[in-house]
Amino acid sequence: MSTTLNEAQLEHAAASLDSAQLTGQAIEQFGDSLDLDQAYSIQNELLELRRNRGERTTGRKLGFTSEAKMAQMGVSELIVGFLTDAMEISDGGSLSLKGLVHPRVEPEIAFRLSTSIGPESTEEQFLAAVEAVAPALEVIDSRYQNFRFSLPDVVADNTSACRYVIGPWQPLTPKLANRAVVLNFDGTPAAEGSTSDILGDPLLTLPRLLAMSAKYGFTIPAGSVILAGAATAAVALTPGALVSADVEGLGTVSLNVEAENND
Ligand code: OOG
Ligand code: MG
Repeated sequence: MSTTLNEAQLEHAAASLDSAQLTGQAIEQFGDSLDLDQAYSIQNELLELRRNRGERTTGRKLGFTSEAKMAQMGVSELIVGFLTDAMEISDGGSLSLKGLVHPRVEPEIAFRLSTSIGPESTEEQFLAAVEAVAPALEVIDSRYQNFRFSLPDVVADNTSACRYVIGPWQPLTPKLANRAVVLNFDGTPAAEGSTSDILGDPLLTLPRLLAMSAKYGFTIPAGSVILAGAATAAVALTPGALVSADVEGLGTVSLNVEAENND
């Protein structure tokens, strides 16, 4: 059983994760001292710290919605984190590796909401609120040493959220399953999967997110982006790489990793 952390300890945990995120200095895992509810409280506290610095919430992200990801990280429960405007990179934009710990990239599907969704919404309302879909890239960067964590650890660390890139938005097509997903580094496939690897169909992530919103009491405002989780395992970023993800029928999204310089 975990020992319960008091309010001051939860705030201290959030402050260490926040500073690890700002400095790129990894911290030690919390391990058994955290339970899942406390981990989500720490995540909320992290969001507060970022809001106090002027960041704006732009959406939510799901994690561990594919076997490939669960197997890679040894974690098997769906998790949710937040996205802010400071994490967003425009399609074809560039990413500096400075200040990051050990970033990896993964190919995802993004949804955009036309109306607000919350604990009292129905699944039908949620589906009807999805106005657009896009291929996406997520850059994850665990603030823990060696990119290792327990389920509460990774939840507290805002599910390793670091940056995200959204490709061309298009109206939601009813058939999103069974589309090939390829993650390329300099035009060469580095990971391959299918949209069906995301819970069988990326749209099936929505009822799961709705359940999380009810459990943890958050709403997802109109205009929000939702990342449905990676279709493949994540791949370590390398300086100078041109990274892209192709999703069959949805198009391509890309990101330029800046070359290292010594200044
Ligand atoms: C946690 C984040 C998982 C996904 O798409 O499954 C995630 C991690 O792997 O560090 O974002
Ligand atoms: Mg992800």
